[in-house]
Amino acid sequence: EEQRAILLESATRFPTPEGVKLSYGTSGFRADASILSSTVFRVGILAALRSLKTQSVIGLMITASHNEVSDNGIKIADPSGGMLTQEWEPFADTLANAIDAQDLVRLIVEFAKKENIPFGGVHSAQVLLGRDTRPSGESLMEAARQGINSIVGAVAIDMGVLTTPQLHWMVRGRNKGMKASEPDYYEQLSNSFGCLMDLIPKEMAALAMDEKLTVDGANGVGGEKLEELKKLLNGLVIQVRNDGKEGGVLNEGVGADYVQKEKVVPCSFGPNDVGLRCASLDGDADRLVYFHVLSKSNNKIDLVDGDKILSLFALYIKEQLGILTKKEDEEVNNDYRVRLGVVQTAYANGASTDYLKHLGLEVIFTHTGVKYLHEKAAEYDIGIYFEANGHGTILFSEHFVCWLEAKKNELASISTDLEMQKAALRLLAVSNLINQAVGDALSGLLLVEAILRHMGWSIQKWSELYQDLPSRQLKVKVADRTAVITANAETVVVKPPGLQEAINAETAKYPQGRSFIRPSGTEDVIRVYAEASTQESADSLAKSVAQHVD
Ligand code: 16G
Ligand code: ZN
Repeated sequence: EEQRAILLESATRFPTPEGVKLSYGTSGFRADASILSSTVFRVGILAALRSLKTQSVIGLMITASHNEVSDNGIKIADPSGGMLTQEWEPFADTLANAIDAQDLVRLIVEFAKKENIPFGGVHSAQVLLGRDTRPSGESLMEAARQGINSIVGAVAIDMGVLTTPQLHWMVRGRNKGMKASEPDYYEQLSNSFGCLMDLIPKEMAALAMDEKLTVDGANGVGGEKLEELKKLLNGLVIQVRNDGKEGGVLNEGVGADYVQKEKVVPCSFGPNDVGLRCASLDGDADRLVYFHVLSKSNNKIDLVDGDKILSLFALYIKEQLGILTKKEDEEVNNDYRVRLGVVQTAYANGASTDYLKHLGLEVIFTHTGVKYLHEKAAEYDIGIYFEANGHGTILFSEHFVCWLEAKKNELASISTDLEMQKAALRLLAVSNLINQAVGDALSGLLLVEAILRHMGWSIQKWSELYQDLPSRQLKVKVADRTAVITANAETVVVKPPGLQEAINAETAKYPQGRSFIRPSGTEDVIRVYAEASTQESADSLAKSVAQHVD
């Protein structure tokens, strides 16, 4: 009863704006920041309930990633550090759209009963809060805090401005009983990066490599955090541009989303940067792409996207696994077959998929959206996933990490094979470096840098791993995007009838043609993707497929 009264009192302070209907999409709730406080307040309540239910630390991140600065959003990190369980998403929708305070309280009580959530302060709940650099973040943080505090026994812990992956990392770490403060994050990343650098083969270490990396911080949180991190790094010189301190606007003409979609240089990069190795982060630093400027005469770039980062990682991991599990070493027991899986979406460039399959890797496709890729990758000993847009990571199963530890010790005591020992140490260092909770531009960047050094490669050389097939993306506004239903990881349309046949007929006209359509998870549109041997064909294929959608 006391709980009910507190909820009712605080909920009346956060009325919902008229005529707004929000849904917890692939990346939580997102909208213009001015209409979000009631939603954020309610998600605060939900996070506290989630913490009570799981008896674990839960995370709340206030960000709208690569969206414009006037937008904001909120998403929940589950105890594992991953996304909120899909089972709770419908309830998030229900809560966000409750019409008034009474309705809200009724729904909460109902849900708590159904989910057996222990109310009444017997148990405690903990919610970690983080936000990106958006100006609206501070007041939304307060709304979230009030939501959390309206659940008896729940505590909000404000971690301030963070990247999305830092917050997820902290939630995962705390629930594992590890040290998981922001300094701990920098320490773990820089230490494991240092390990990888120390393990670089002598002949490569001797090569004169360009130590300098120039990073576009999207005028967001990533730039300032990278400034912190770089103080702890040896052997890598990082220059951050678009750090948000020189008056640039978040995500405006800058950032990974812009660079990947427009394939041009971001602001404050230009003709003088020809040949530099450059990277771009998105607004909350969970996406990473690389690029280099092609010529002094225009602003075109050679984009090294998520698919190529994935390919670089896959190549390196496969190489290290190969060394570690080679058959000749009789003394070492190799009874364990390591399962390595690579996860992509339909947006992955066809050339990357060919390349990965050519390496002999198992490539799996899932729906677009991090939670789907992550879930799939977690089925492997080592699961590498990336979206073409630059979001991805490498997951190591707990079982495999234990095996690696044991292997390392076994090798140190009996084997004279130094190479095998090094391979084990490298894989362990990668598992510590790369964020196990969610895709993380900062940890991804350090791994890319270490691998390039290991291979002795320039960004040009890396980019030449394979040649991207020309592609085109279009979107078609439709009355009802739910009318399109797809199957096979969004590669085949099953509804409306006849549409897939029409797409097949168009695609067949082009050499190396491939095309698919899918309803967007974040906008009211149908997205069209086409790929073919020339840019003209890709454009024309996308256009004719789009006409069938209309
Ligand atoms: C969200 C997803 C991203 C996906 C994109 C597709 C997360 C954290 N983010 O931003 O992975 O690529 O949606 O958008 O899951 P779309 O459905 O509008 O094409
Ligand atoms: Zn993002």
